[in-house]
Amino acid sequence: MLVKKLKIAIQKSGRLYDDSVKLLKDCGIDLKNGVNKLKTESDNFPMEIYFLRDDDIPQYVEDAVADIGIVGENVLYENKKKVDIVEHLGFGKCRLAVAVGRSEQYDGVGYLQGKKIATTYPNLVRDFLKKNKVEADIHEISGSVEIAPGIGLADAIVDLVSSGSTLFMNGLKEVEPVLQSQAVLIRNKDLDPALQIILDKFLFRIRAVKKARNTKYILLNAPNDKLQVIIGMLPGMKSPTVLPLAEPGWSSVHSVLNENDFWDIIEKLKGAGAQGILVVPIEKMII
Ligand code: PRT
Ligand code: ZN
Repeated sequence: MLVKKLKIAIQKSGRLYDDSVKLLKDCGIDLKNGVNKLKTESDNFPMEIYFLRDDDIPQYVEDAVADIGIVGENVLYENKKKVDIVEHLGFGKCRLAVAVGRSEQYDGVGYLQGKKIATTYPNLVRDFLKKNKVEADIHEISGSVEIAPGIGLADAIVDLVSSGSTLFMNGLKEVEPVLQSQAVLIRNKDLDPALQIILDKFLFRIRAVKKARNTKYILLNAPNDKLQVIIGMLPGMKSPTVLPLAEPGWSSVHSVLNENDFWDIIEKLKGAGAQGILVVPIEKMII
C-alpha cells in the first residue's frame, strides 16, 4: 500500500526559514539533504517539504498543491486566501504599523486623512483605513517602503517592524499598530482524513515542543523548615518532587517554571532561603 505523505510548504530562504526547519527538527522530523532545493522529504516521518517564497504559500495551500504551510499572519491576511489556521507557532513575531516622519505631530488616525501612504500591504491598509473611517491614498510599492517619505513619495508608511531600527535609521517613528503578526501553521480546508491523521501527529509534537520552549526545569536545595513555603511558590506540573539531601535538614526540590514568571519566582525562592538553584532547558514536554 502506498503510504500517504503530508506536504508542507515552508519559506525557501528568509526570516522564517531557520525557525521553520528548526521546528521540524525539534519535532524529530529529519529532512533528507534539505537545503535550497525545491522539494525534499523526511525519512522518518511521512512528510514532503516544499521550499517556496512566503507570498506563494497561502495560494499553494488553498489549491492543495501543499496540504499545510508555515507563513506569517501578515502575508496570510494580505493575500486573503481560504485556508485554516491550525496553530500559532510563536516565531517570526513582528507588527505591521503606521510610521511617519519623526518631527510630525501625529494626533491619531485622523492624521492620515487625505494623506499618501506607501506600503506593500495595500489590502490590510485598506481594511485598516475603512475600519477607522479615514480616506487616504494608498501607494503600493514592492520594497524599501521606509525610504518613501524621505524621497517625497508618501506622507506615511505602513510596514513591518520588529526592532524599530529600520524606521529609526530612516528618520521615521512608529505611531499606530495595524496588525500583530507571527508565523502560523495553515491547512487546506478539505484535507484528506488520512493526511489529517498525520497532521494530528505533527501537531501533537509541535505542541510538546512549544510547551517545552516556554518552560524551564528547576532544581534547588531548601532547608526543611522552609520547604512548605518554597513548594507553595512553585507551580509545577502536578506537585514538585522532593528528595532528601545527604546533609540532614535539607531537601532537593525539582519542578518546572513558566518562562514568563521565571525571574519573579527565582527572586522569591532566594528570599525564602532556597540555595544552589539550577535552571535547565526542557527538550519536549508532554502533559
Ligand atoms: O523571498 P520571500 O518572498 O520568501 O521573503 P520576503 O523577503 O518577502 O520575507 P522575509 O524573509 O523578509 O520575511 C518573512 C516573514 O518574516 C514576514 O512575512 C514576516 O511575517 C516575518 N518578519 C518578522 C519580518 C520581520 N520580522 C521584519 N522585521 N519580515 C520583515 N521584516 C522587515 C521589515 O519589512 C523592515 O524592512 O525588517 C525591517 C524592519 O525590521 P526592524 O528590526 O528594523 O524593525
Ligand atoms: Zn515575500
